[in-house]
Amino acid sequence: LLNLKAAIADVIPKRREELLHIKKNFSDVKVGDITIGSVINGMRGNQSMYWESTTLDPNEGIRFHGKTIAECQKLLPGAPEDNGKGEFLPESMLWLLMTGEVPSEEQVRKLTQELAERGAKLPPHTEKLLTSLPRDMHPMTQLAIALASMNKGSIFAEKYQEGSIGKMDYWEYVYEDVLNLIAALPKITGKIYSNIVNDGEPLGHYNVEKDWSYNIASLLGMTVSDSVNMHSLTQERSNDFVNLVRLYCGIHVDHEGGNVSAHTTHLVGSALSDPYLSYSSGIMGLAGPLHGLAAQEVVRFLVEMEKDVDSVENVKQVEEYLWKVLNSSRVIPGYGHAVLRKPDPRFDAMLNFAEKRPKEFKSDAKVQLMKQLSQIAPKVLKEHGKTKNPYPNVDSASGILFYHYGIDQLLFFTVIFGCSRAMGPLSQLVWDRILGLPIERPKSIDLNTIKKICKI
Ligand code: NMX
Ligand code: MLT
Repeated sequence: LLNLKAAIADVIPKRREELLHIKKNFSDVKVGDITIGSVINGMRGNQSMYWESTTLDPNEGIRFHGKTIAECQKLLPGAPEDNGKGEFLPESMLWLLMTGEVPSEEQVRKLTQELAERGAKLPPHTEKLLTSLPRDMHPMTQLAIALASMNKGSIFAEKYQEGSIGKMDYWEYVYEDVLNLIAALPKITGKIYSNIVNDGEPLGHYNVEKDWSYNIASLLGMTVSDSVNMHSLTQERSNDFVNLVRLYCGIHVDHEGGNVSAHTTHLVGSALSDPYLSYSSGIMGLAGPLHGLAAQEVVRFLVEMEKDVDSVENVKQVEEYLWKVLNSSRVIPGYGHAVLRKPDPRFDAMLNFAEKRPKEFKSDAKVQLMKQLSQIAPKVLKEHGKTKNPYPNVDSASGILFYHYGIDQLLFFTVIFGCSRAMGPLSQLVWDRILGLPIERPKSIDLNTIKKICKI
């Protein structure tokens, strides 16, 4: 089956049957105990969400339908022009997330083409709205606004209003919205970036023959053939940048269901808000500094720190800098995690991208500082004694690699995170509707109830 929707339809009967069987026969089986600690501490460790495609192991990191990042790098198809030497395409990951199967080259080529065609034209009102926004409005706010505005064209919302579709068919229309939303992200991202750096004028062309990440890169002004190319890139550097986008967007897609952006998308979607409204809400969560905005905060942090230390090698100065931050009750961005207890394998994958290109990155002091920090900060955080995970998380390495190539708008980086994150939570949204999951509505308890339970 070459078409993604048909491939999903193919696996639906079995999955629906499995879940129905579990619901009928095992609904009373206990998953675990909920403690008062969990109730008042962000529901940590509380296994109470169903999530299809990704699970997070505290020590080994993320798995995509059971596959590690390294396995995905081995198995998932890349772009044809890279002849197996580049990064896998986020479209390949999207196929895996949606179907549970590793796609063939041919399936991925079709999906790439479908997304490129669907994304060729932004709705005119969204384009106009983005043009009208203040140039200094935060890029994540611009992204959330653009996505929410696309609800005007939601096929699911329209069909639901008409009352013409049954519950078991909702997914088909949600799927259409989801693909249209993901397809629109390169143009939205390019427009937001050009709002900041080029007074809204395009920095590149959208190329319908190319893949989703290539078009993000082009519209950021970063490809030789399709961009205004304000960074005077060579073909080799331009190819590397496109592969950086592919890698970044391929591995940031999802981090199981409980992270703020995924959980929010799922929660809002459970009220049958359409995918545009649901993911716009997810983006607003991603825009928080303890979540995706850390991608921006890390770059700001590295840029500032580099001004303050004499050299990257000066460990003592770096340590002092970190203590200054901690002693002023701020967090070290890019470190710590609510679930992970080891260095994030996504951090390793990003760092590895730089390590494989020593000629490019060895002389970049900020990139070297990022690497050096991953050795020094865990020691300082352990001594500080508060954080349960003193190691680098996903945001530690990513933004500074984009910065290296000339994407130097300090507030922008989380928008690229937002492009990637669409794929996981929105695949889940399709499955939420396939499986007919209900509105999400946990029970809260007040202080008196807590006291009663604790017999205080
Ligand atoms: N720097 C300083 N203190 C920290 C850090 C850090 N990087 N990480 C955790 N702590 C503190 C935390 O603030 C808390 O302090 P207090 O008891 O005074 O409230 C204490 O350590 C215990 O927190 P944890 O249980 O280890 O972490 P939690 O699960 O609450 O939060 C994060 C997880 C990721 C929000 C937290 O580690 C953090 O704020 N990190 C820095 C921001 C960041 O990098 N976020 C990006 C996460 C990845 N993403 O993209 O979403
Ligand atoms: C993510 O990718 O969503 C972050 O690592 C945060 C999380 O998993 O909670």
